[in-house]
Amino acid sequence: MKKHLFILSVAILILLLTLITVSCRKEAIPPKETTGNESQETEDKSTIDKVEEADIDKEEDKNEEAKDNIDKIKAAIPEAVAKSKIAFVSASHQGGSYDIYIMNGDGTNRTNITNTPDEGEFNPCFSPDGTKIAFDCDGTYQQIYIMNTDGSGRTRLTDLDELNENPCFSPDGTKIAFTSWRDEGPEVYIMNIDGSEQTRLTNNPPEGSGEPCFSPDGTKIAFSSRCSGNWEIYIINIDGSCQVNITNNPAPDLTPCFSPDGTKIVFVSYPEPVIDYEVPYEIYIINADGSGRTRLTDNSDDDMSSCFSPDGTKIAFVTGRDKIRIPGGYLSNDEIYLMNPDGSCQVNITNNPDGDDWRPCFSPLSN
Ligand SMILES: [Ca+2]
Ligand SMILES: [Ca+2]
Ligand SMILES: [Ca+2]
Ligand SMILES: [Ca+2]
Repeated sequence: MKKHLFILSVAILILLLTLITVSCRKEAIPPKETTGNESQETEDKSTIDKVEEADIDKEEDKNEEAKDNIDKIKAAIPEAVAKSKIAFVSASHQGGSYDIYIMNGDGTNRTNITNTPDEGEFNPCFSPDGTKIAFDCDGTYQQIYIMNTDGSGRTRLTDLDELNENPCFSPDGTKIAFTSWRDEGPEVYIMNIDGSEQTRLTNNPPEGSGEPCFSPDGTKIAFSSRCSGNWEIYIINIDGSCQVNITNNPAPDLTPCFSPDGTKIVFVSYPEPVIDYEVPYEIYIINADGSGRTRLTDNSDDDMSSCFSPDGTKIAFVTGRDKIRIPGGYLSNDEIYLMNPDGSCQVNITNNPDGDDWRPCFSPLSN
């Protein structure tokens, strides 16, 4: 009997030990692992979901940004300016040539009016009645042309084996001032709008003069020259008398443009002190008598090519601030902006990341 009890106890003990071992082993088994493929598939799906979500987010951000920008433009631009016309130059990053475009003052209705893949058109300038555009176009040498605002009637006005560029209509529409390289250096010339009577206005050898802009009353021309050893803005009477340096600054002062009331000039310069010429260009404004030099832009990219709207409430200019980050650097993306004459309220009106947009010029008429 004792022997049976002993055997029974041993059996129970073995049974208990077996149960405890199985239980411990069960706890020790790690959670079931998924196969490599299953894990990858889950990860892939999650990545695709994330990318799709990011794409949707990006698209939504882009749409939001575009809508914000349209709202910003609407809020920033008075109706008279929004309805006016701006001629400008644009070139695609995909190649092709420079062409002249016209858009409304708020950036809408962008239209290519030259469409010449084999020639590059630059520096458009509206006639005072808004029906014609003078411009320069490359070839063996840059020459000056005139055309209707729909691109028809294209006529060449200069025909020399020297460069002629930067046309600017007189306010009465009878003359065009321009830069010509037919002398020792570039100088400002004036001609009739049919190209006749080409007459030299400035005489500043050897560095010369260029970038002419008529005063609104037609009695004066502002231009840039390095005749004093440094680029300055000068004003001269249209008979060639009384040349006055209005900038007198060690920085290069370039591309003058009068305000519609003739009291101010907007131009391009560098911030002081001028340590080197690697710092970015900024837009400045100055009284026509040379007083009150004021900086309007302040950022680490170039700001250039400024001009007033016909009602004087806005300044259009070109900026490089919207350059596009690409692997190893940046892709240039110059855009045309509008700002108030005190530098406030700067808005992008071209919003064209596919190419560079330059040289805005308002039609003198608000349509
Ligand atoms: Ca072209
Ligand atoms: Ca200067
Ligand atoms: Ca700048
Ligand atoms: Ca652009």
